[in-house]
Amino acid sequence: PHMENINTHIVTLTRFLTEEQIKHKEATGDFTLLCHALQFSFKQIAYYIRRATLVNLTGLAGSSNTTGDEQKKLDVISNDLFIEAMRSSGKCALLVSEEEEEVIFFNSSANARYAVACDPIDGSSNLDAGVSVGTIFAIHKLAEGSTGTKEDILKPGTELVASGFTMYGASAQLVITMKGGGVNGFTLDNGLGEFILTHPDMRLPRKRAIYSVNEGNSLYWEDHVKDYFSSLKEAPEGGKPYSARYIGSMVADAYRTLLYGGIFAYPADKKSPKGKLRILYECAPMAMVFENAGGQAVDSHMNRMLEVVPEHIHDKAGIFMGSYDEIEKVKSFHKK
Ligand code: AHM
Ligand code: MG
Repeated sequence: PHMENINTHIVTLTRFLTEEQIKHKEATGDFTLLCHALQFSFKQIAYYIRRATLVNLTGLAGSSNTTGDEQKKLDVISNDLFIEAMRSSGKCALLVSEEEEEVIFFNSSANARYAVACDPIDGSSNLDAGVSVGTIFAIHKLAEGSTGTKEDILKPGTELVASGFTMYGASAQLVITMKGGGVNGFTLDNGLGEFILTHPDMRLPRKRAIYSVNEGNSLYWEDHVKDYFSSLKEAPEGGKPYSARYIGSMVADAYRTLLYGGIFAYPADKKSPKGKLRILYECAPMAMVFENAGGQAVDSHMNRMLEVVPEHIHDKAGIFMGSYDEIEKVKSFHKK
């Protein structure tokens, strides 16, 4: 490129976090340091996913996680990388991971004031096919005076201080939102090794005729869920039915929905009355991102997803999230 066309006003994630910190006069810098540790784990995971086939990391690791799913080698590696990043940050008191049955307490971090929940690799059934997967994270602050207990993480999404995800696709995309703030998207520049602000203040379109759901489960759906999705396949006067898009990696389906609008759902059904996706590290952080981008997220009872309080760390919920108007439509079918 011509030298005069090179952008010299790049906003890196580092710069963005520093500027955010300055805006909050009471900030100690701990949150910023925690985010630096997070982004480093995303860079590492992105790096290993990209090299997976070359260095023989695809396939099963020969162990299974809490729910008996077979774990992939990359699931195990990413989990280890994430845990190590949180431990070494010194700012994380406890961690809940999809791959760990129990809460991990980092006792060595005396000044740690945060509790983190994560799904190190979401959508891992897609890994070996080279389809996009992602890491989801949710950050809570410890209660005043607490040195870190399970109660510090068993909180509704309304209490989250920040959440987001990184999608490992054609490039790694990091989306982050903070309490009371907007949603910002960063793209990893592999040459610079930095996340660059490429999608400032992301806003979900009010509506878009795209739906994303595993329709193979429709046999088990409640009638109002069936009726809602059937209605999308009818052509309105002079219009077209909705398009179906389902990747099977929530992070990738959610990222597309965030950009284009529409709906992503994983409803509770007669076979899985509590749904499939986990509240702490799948539903709540995504719901925060969607709400802060102008969309909505509800559970299968049409309760605001962010107000759902988990009893156990791996509790699940049905979820419908997407464009504001589309979720209103889902609610209207529930009432019928
Ligand atoms: P995982 O965390 O074990 O990868 O499972 C979560 C994934 C989501 O990314 C995705 O939305 C869903 O499971 C797909 O499930 P299904 O194959 O039942 O459609
Ligand atoms: Mg998952």
